[in-house]
Amino acid sequence: MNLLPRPVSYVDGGRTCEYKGWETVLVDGPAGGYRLLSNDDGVLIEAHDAAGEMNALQTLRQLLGPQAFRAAGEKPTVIPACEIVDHPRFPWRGVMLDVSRHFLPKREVLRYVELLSVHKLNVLHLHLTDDQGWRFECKRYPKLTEVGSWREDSRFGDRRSAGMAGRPHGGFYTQDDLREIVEYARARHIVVVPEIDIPGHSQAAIAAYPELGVHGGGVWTDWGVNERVLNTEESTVDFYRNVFDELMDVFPAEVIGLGGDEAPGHEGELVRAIAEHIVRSGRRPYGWDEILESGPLPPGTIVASWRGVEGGVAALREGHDVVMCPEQHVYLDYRQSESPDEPIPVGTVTTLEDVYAWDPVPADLTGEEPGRLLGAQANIWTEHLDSARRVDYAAFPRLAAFAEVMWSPAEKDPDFVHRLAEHHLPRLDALGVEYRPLDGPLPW
Ligand code: TNX
Repeated sequence: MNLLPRPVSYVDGGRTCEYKGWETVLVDGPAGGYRLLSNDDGVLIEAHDAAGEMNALQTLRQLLGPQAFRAAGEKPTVIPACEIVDHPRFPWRGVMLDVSRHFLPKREVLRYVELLSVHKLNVLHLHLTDDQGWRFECKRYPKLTEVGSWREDSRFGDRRSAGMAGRPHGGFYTQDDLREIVEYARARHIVVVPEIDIPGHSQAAIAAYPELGVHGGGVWTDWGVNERVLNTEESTVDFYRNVFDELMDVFPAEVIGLGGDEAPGHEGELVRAIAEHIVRSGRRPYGWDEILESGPLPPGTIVASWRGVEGGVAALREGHDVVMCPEQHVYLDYRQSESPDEPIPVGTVTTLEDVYAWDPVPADLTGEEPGRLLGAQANIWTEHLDSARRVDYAAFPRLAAFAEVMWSPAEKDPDFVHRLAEHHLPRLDALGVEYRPLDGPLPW
């Protein structure tokens, strides 16, 4: 069987048919699911909803073979006779892209949207601001991008690119760019969840508007936890209400990220005030697990559990919905082996097998808690990934393993790596993804 993510059931007809196109009908069933029947009459997709049809079409591409993933060239002419019954295990199958530490041009973000779709992932969390760069065009406060989107590039964890430090680095997305990304994703049933990080990781905003900060300073050129956080003046709260209003105008997502991570000594008022503002606007605030320490959060707040799963379990106990993204398992910026040749040797070793072995549901959940666990997301932080090539290298093939964990039943497939090598890597080759080879690092 050559599918990835693995379906609920696959019945191999043991022969191939001529490929003559497909038709879709809607039938009831679990959200995002479908049944695909391929025989001499053609391909019939029974989709449970529009997202289910999209998922079925991605499976159809897989059945047609790697050639179906090329932008042009001969069209596949045969398809296996089979019956597939399929639906996702989790509703939130996400990837966070940090486009702040290193800016990713719009065309690359669009390419990632397509890659998410290929892997049946359905949430793109865009980390739009941080200490090192502000990437969201804000019409009311133009200095956020005029000043906050440029810096001298920072030191890398990668010894081979150490000499690149000091060059100018920057960029931002216009609101039109972001609307285009949202629409491109929507057409693939992918939700773009934007994040503006407060009250820490805000040095780029403070560089543009020093009155926002506890201290001044320029766009940061180092990495890590920055103690120069936002102040809690009423004028700062007003400023961010206005920024989030523009953000919510551009992004129709129900869920709006406000960050909340790594803000030493911060009292939590700003997080609560903005969370309440997001709720008053009819949306749901989404923050990293430190927001649990910000005092009572409005109902509907969603917590991203990154410092392990404990924060997520605590949030579930408090009645919040949770997305798991523990750094020990799904930080795709972390290095992929112990090899001294690994080009991006940061974090703790997180192999392809480690990602695949992870189960997002902690064993000790009770009552309604499992139902509030929306799913998980893999986080791609880009301090040390300064180009799309490097993002590809860090993301793949681990993101394929993550996609399988998000979609398929909890039981692990002992044949996973072999199946990936034989059937999935040729698709990534056809798509031009510069993944890390299974047998070791590229000689970068
Ligand atoms: C922690 S995870 C951070 C990020 C860094 C990342 C590096 C989180 C919410 N905060 O600011 O980029 O570690 O892996």
